[in-house]
Amino acid sequence: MNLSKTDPQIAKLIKLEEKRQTEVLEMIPSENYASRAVMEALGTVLTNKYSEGYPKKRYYQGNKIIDEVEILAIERAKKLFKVPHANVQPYSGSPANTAVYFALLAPLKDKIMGLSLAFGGHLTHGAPVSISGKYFKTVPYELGKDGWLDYDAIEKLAKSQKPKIIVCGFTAYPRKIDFKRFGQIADSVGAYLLADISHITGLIIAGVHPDPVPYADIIMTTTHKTLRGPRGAIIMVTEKGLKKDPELAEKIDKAVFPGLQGGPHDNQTAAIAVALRQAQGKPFKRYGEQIVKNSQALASSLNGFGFDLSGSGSDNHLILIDLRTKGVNGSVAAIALEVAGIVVNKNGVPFDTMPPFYPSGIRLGTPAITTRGMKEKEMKKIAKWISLAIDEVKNERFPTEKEARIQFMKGFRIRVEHNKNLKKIAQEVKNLTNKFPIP
Ligand code: DSN
Repeated sequence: MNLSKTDPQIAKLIKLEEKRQTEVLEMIPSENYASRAVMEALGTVLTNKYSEGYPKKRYYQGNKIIDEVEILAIERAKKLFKVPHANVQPYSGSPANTAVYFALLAPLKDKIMGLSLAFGGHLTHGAPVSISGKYFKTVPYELGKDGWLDYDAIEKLAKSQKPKIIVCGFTAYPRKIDFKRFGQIADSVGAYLLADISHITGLIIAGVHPDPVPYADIIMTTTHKTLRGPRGAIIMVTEKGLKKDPELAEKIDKAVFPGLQGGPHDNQTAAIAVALRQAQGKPFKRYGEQIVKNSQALASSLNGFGFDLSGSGSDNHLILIDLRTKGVNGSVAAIALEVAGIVVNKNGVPFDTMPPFYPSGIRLGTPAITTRGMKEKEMKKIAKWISLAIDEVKNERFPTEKEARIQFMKGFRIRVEHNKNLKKIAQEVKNLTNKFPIP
């Protein structure tokens, strides 16, 4: 029986979410629209199978076909990224990074050096609240005053702290990463370099962002961001990594299974294989190029409206707006924009003095709207709407006390949902998104 008959409540919610995704501008930089082919592979009988182990070395029978699926995914990843080893089983990015640490670090002894969460690193790059920060020693680095990576400071810190893993690759950094310099720093202190390219993987494949493969030892990417696949992740080992540690691939595989996970999600593996195939060739290259063009066009228009952009702009898929100069809190702005049909996320900015739940900025990006075919012309319109929407809430006085903030946000949400000007923008957004159907 189909879903709408078996479970009308869930079926209805899915339909509503589909409508929401269609009508708004999805501008959270880690989000995208997976293709129909990817979703088709996800919703198949492959979800029924258990296949602990790796191709041709399984603990369960009946895996001949699953082996072929996983081998295809592995081979496509190796070919696309030009690496000698790929593990396609991690359930998502956080388990994948955790598996790398589990493979290589002694708990409570060895150090992970990653960009601080407050400066655009990920939770799993050593944040104290995450398993990466609780089970391992951590050495956080920060950005320079200009919002850019400060390689001299990173080198100095690495030399004094001697981490075993250095992580580069970020969730809220709008500029290119000098993987070569990171590789030199890691080599100089005998550390592994883990490049977490989750956000920018599509840009690397498209050739519009530097390639970490010659410089990193291990590369981790999620598969659902600029790669446009299903939720999931891939851990790759480079030639360089194998030279540094000939057992690196084996250690990573063992850490994923049986170290951290049980059976891989075979439907997810098949969908990853589909996404990797779709990322080969010219159309995907053009997609990556357009993401960056859109991001830069948007950044330049936002600059024109007086927004203060962290790192002074963007050369990837994302923009981090520091709203302190506008006197608007990030959580307030994010809600106002949502009412206006523009979906972004509140985000800390470098040297933020506000807590993560009420940060001073918003993060937005172009991967999903570029998938819909929008170009520079549309970015100008979007920048204008963002500016108008934030102007609507610029006189909201944000309380300093925690309790008062909770109360304020409740009232604010109700007020803002009735704001006529925001609703007018949402209608204009709907008119625009109508012209750019989700492929
Ligand atoms: N949650 C992702 C992001 O939004 O950047 C990272 O895992």
